[in-house]
Amino acid sequence: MSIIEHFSGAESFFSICEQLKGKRVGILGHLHPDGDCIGAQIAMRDILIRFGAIPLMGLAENKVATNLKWIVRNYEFVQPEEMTVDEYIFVDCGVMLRAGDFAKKLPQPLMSIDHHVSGEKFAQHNFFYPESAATCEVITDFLEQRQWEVSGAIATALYVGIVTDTGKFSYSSTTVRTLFLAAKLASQGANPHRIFIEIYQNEPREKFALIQRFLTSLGFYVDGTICVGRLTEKDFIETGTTADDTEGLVNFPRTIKGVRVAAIAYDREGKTRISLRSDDPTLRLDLFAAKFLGGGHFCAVAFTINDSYEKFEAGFISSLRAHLDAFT
Ligand SMILES: [Mn+2]
Repeated sequence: MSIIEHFSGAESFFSICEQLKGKRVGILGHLHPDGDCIGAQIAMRDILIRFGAIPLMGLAENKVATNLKWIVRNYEFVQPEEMTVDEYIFVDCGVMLRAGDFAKKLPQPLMSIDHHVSGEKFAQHNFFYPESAATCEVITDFLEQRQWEVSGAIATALYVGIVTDTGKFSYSSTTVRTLFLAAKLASQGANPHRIFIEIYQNEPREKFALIQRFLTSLGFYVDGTICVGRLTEKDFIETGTTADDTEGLVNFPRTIKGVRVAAIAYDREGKTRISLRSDDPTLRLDLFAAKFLGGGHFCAVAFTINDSYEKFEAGFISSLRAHLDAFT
């Protein structure tokens, strides 16, 4: 008997994979892919190869965060819009358009594997588990149910997805199942320490100039329960960084005593991107983000507004305050 409760659907997942023998299959994730997205794509590729399919991994803009480059080094990624495939599989992509504008022109994907609470069931077969800490957790669990061993490289890719999406096993989404499956991956060659070094101790120096500016910008609202940090186009230019270097910054205000919601607002491509974090799933930040056509998880969301933050700020703080009042 297993000490964990498995995700349902493993059998149907594998039977769909079986039918893909000889077919070209595009594996797509979301724009600005994180560790969970990349890890899930690499693991899915491996599964499809075992079933005799011909997988192609898509990577929009060919851009991977610096601290994830070591994982993708040995793989080929192609522009999603340039793939010629028979079927598409989406991973870690709550809504189809998160993959990029080109997704508007795609047929209905065969399959989606995802865990974003704000996600939609847009594929023919949706393996959708909002209770899961990571898409890689779902895939690892399916492999575990089939008692499939994976190579060290695949175990590493899956572990990266789990460790990053759980904030090093610290977010409220972390369960006994998460830890059990991570241990299984470690037993198959994922090295927790080495992965930690690669992911978390590999920050470019320029990022620290950005962090300095971010910390200086912190503003506190509603008796210090809301904390917002702000970065502008100028900050990115002067520090030689890009919006990708904002990864993880929101966790600084999150650690401040009394802060219930931490946010970062930054300029990206002429728009303002806002990410919010909390430690309390009952605050349902996913429902707040949905008002601005964003999404994510109970405690971690993001959305984009077509306006400057300066114009949006007052309305943002008051609507966030109203949301917190309603969910407290
Ligand atoms: Mn994820």
